[in-house]
Amino acid sequence: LEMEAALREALDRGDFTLHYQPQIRLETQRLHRVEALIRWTHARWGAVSPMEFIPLAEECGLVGQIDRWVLENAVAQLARWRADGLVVPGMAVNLSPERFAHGDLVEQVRHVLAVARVPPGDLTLEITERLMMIEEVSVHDTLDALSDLGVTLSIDDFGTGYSSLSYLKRFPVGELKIDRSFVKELDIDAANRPLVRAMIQIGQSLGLTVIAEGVERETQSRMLKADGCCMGQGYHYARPMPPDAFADWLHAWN
Ligand code: G
Ligand code: G
Ligand code: NA
Ligand code: MN
Repeated sequence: LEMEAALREALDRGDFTLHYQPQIRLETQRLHRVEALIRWTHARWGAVSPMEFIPLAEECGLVGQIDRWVLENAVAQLARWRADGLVVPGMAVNLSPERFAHGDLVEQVRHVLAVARVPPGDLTLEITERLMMIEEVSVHDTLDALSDLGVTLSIDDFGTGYSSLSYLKRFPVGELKIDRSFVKELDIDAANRPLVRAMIQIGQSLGLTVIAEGVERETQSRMLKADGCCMGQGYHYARPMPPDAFADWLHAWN
């Protein structure tokens, strides 16, 4: 309850910040896009992890406002970097399933992109398998409308959710993000590799982009590349960074 009040206050006061983590093309080692990740530092509690406060925000109905703030700020940041001459090909933003209960999501995405003059093709929305299991017409219609708008839909934490894969043929998904639990011990525990390979093949055969998250070592990135995975994200390339640090990182990376 105390944290709920603190979340409301943080929204009012603008206490959230965004960090940005690069997603890298394994073939060329070039930047593909960046993922925006929310950060919150509370005056007394210090840094509070989104793994703690996002579920709470979902429960108390605040996640819609938070995700809206993230979308606006991440897209504005992309436009600002570009105005500064940085080549940042795209931005990925996480959307909570609860966000889809609001009918205005599509209009909001369209509006935010138009205001910042960012093409829809440069925005990726990361959604979870949990959302795909909601059998509601409004959710299906929203996913279709977002896809029609031209944004890419990415399945975050792929492989950890529900076992049904049928949503992959029903929904306009463009990307699969292999969950980091599979990548974590890819080069340590041999049982992981067949699973990762199978996920890459599912993506490839459906014409989807496949990205592996949680890449921490060169050996993992080599295995992923050898198995046909086209993109990676993780501490091996860079940690999530504030905007200025990201700009410095990009200058050094290129
Ligand atoms: O970056 P980090 O490990 O702290 O993120 C923890 C979790 O919080 C991840 O599952 C991530 O998807 C989620 N998360 C981070 N930023 C956002 C956000 O802006 N909106 C939502 N809904 N989830 C986020
Ligand atoms: O659920 P989602 O995929 O959005 O979670 C992203 C989270 O993973 C973020 O909290 C981010 O800080 C974290 N993360 C990013 N790269 C790595 C990594 O290489 N190793 C670990 N352990 N966590 C990572
Ligand atoms: Na994500
Ligand atoms: Mn993930």
